[in-house]
Amino acid sequence: MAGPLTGVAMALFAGGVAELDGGSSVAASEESQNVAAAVDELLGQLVIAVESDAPYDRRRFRDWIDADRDGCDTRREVLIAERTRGQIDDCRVIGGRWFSMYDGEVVTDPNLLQIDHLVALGEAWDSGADVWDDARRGRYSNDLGYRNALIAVTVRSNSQKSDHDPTDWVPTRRASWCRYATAWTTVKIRWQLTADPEEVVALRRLFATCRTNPPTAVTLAL
Ligand SMILES: [Ca+2]
Ligand SMILES: [Ca+2]
Repeated sequence: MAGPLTGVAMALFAGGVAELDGGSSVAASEESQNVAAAVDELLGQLVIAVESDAPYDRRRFRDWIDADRDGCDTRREVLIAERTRGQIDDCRVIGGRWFSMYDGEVVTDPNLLQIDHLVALGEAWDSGADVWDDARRGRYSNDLGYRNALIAVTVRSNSQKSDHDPTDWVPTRRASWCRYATAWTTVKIRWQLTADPEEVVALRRLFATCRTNPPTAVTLAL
């Protein structure tokens, strides 16, 4: 996947600048340098390390909890927060609509949505969570402190993604690549998880599609 992905990402990036001419191409070039600097700043906060080979145990992460005890568990909190339409009734969204960023599907039946750990639990495990205590793993699997840590996506796209990192899987919707890379990197920094060298190469390909600066300030999780 590495080869074709590079080609597409570079073509997209180059195409955006090549369409412009004269002064606007200079401005576009300056803007792309700004984006590149922001990407470097964000990626520079990652700790690079090979993945752990400790056997992954899903049971060491908690299922959905109701951390703030308002009656809505984490799944429902995410569905409520991400709805683009709909009223809330007792933690349920009535007449809701959601946008699944991985495949671009618009969904009105929440049963067709799963709440995805953007950095999957298995990937987190391989990146440092294997040595956490269970309390921290529980906070990770229910992280509502960063809006892209948990996202509502179609069951199908979530199954395709599975526990993969960007080396092995990227969203089919290319317009989501910049957001995906930004969210992925932010979650890793936020939780002080490592990234393996191939993963960073894959992230750079996704970041190459960014048209605006990714936010570089990351709030660490407790
Ligand atoms: Ca709650
Ligand atoms: Ca990885």
